[in-house]
Amino acid sequence: MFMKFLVMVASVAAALLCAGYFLSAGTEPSRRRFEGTVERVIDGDTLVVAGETVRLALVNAPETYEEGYDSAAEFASGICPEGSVAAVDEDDMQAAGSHRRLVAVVTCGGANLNEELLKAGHATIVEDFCASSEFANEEWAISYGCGASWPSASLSAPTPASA
Ligand SMILES: [Ca+2]
Repeated sequence: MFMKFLVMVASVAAALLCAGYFLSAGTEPSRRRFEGTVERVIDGDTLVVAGETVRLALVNAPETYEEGYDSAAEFASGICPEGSVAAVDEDDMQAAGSHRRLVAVVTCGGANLNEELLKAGHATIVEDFCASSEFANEEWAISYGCGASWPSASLSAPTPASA
């Protein structure tokens, strides 16, 4: 539990540093919503859309070295095949990203990839992020573990001031 807390504190610090870096570099900090071509599916919860590495919000699929990686990546490729068009909705409450990846919900052909991964059992919800996600109050997030008790957009998540 304490380790979890430390990790959380470290991530928040990293996120703030990241946000500061982008703001001071004068880079456009927000790409709230865009559509683009799926260039590569890295694993079940990470893909490259229009040159942006996108980490799916609230869900966690097995990493490349973990069991279940193949099937999760394959499943994600089925929903969002390389070359297809994906709609990316950045998580406004995690606009600082995660390890240089944009955190978002990705929709392909009308299917919410985040939700479909959970539904198919290829990913689990990351409850620690329920308190800091724009999507925590969406039905799929609630039904897979975020619960109905999170107040929307009211918590002190580290978002750039320009939001
Ligand atoms: Ca958004």
